Amino acid sequence: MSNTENKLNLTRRGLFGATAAGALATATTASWLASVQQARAEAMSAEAKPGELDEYYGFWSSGQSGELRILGFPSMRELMRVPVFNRCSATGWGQTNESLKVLTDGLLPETKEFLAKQGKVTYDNGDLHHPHMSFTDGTYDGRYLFMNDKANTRVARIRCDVMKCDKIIEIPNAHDIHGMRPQKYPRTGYVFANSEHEAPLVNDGKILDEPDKYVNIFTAIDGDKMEVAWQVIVSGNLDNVDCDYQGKFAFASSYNSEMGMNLAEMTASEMDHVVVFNIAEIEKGVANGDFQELNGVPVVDGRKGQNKNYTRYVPIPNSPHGVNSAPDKKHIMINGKLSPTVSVIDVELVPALFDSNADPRSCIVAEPELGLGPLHTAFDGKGNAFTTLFLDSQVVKWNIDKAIRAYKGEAVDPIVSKVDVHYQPGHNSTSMGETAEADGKWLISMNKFSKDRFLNTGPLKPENEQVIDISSDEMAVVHDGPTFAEPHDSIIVRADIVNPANVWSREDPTWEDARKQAEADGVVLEDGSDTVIRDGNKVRVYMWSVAPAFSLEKFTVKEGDEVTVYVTNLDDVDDVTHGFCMSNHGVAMEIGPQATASVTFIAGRPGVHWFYCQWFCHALHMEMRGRMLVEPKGA
Ligand code: CUK
Ligand code: CUA
Repeated sequence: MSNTENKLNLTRRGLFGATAAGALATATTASWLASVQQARAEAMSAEAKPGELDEYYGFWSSGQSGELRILGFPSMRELMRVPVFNRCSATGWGQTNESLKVLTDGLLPETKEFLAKQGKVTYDNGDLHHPHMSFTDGTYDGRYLFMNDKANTRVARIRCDVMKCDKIIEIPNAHDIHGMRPQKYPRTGYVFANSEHEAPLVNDGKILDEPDKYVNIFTAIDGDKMEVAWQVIVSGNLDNVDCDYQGKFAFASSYNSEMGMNLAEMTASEMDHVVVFNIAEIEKGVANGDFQELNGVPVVDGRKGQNKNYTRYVPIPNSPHGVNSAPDKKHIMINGKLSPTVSVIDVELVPALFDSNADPRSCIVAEPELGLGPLHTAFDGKGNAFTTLFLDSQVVKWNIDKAIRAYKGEAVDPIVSKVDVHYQPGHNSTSMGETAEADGKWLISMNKFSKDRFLNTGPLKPENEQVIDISSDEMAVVHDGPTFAEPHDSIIVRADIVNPANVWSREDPTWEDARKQAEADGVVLEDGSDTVIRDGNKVRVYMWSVAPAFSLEKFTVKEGDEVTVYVTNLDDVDDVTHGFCMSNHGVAMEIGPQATASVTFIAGRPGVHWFYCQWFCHALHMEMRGRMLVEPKGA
């Protein structure tokens, strides 16, 4: 950064404070500042007045917290946390039988065995980076949200009708799923998932410190069935991924084309690459049997030098990170990270890469130099792109067409404006910006550091997510949004697309197992019957709840019994959620209106134990309680 620019940035921050004036050096700076200040004065308000609803849903990842968060946008009011890879005390996620089914069904047999040795049935952490909604015809369709777990190599799905996770699968043969994106056209369809870390293809300990034998894996998941459809072995590692609006190609960045094992090796070459996956060719290869089957999945070989049409490797400078498809349905941005550039791929030039002898860079139509540390790019649907500059702590707005003309040699500057953000931005997202319906109103800059922006919370500080009005050329930061660890990515979805139910349907498959067990026990869950069934040392307790009471005021079991409590919430009123907490047993769960939930525990403590409702539901909520009487062994 030049000295002038540096000074400008410093001045700009100062001027955003109350006492501005006098500091201006040049007329250019003055007029530029005037326009920034004007943009700021005219900026749209992100505030929502009490009782007002937001125009958008924000779906936020939470990184190592392992949950999905739902925000109202642009007000940034946090509306809900949906547990996915984490254990949740409020909802019982990770403890109820219904959630444990989701958390365990999709694990590989070897993982179940490994966890069992540690006395666990599932993982209780996750690293959720990328939440994305399912698409139909290039825009969000409100069916599902998909998300990755980098920590334990999983992909999860949330049903948007109830905003609960219904499927989690572990991806075989892969290591540490990072980049993840749903197919945009014709629909989702596939969910593409990148394995970030290299390892031996069969990772059973026979190959250890021989990195030249490591590979990496690209996975296509069937998003309807939540099953792996096929995988591709690639050269280099994989970071982020996006796909075109034609349903033909996916693009995955690689920061470690070197296959280096340490920092010096990983950053050695000036050029890394983006891998282009030819979906139709891979499907053809699978249909023709050109694969090896590993853990029940067809795996095709798309490594360099295979002379197959499954992949192409497009050289990109230098350790690229984010991959972003523009709403013009034509351009894919590869963000340079260590290179100050974003490489622009024209999808119409991609088929030609699969002709032999094609120059692999012939699909690049622009490579504007934007600033230091470009990580991710978002769009306004009006031909402009917005790229986060991690090192410069800025978002840069640039014009795609001008960047293409400049690449051809025309003397045009693609950069429209820059705005300071606080500090070190990673992802950014624009309203509907990852769809063909990008509306150009808002951008969120998801900054990794907040430093001095908030009251000090000690050594661990919140991140800072800033709302930026992008409706005019000068961007204006209008809101600071502190947040806990550690949202990487978000999507901003028009509210009319998302229509969750207010109460559960009694037909919901979530408690299918509970219903089957009840039928076997002669109990009808929804008719208000309550029963205690003894089955050896297993006891099944069926009860229902209507505010402010559980149907059972008490039940009796024997010390050492394995007790399963099924609660059906017969309230069908909006927002009347009950809870069931068995005190001093580490047991608690949520039961939404018209839902059934169940939890299993050992009655290991003789005596009187109170269960109570843990969601404030009624004026007599405190009275919503009952007793479990545990008879001592041998009594
Ligand atoms: S990654 Cu975190 S800033 Cu996991 Cu999408 Cu780029
Ligand atoms: Cu039911 Cu509180």
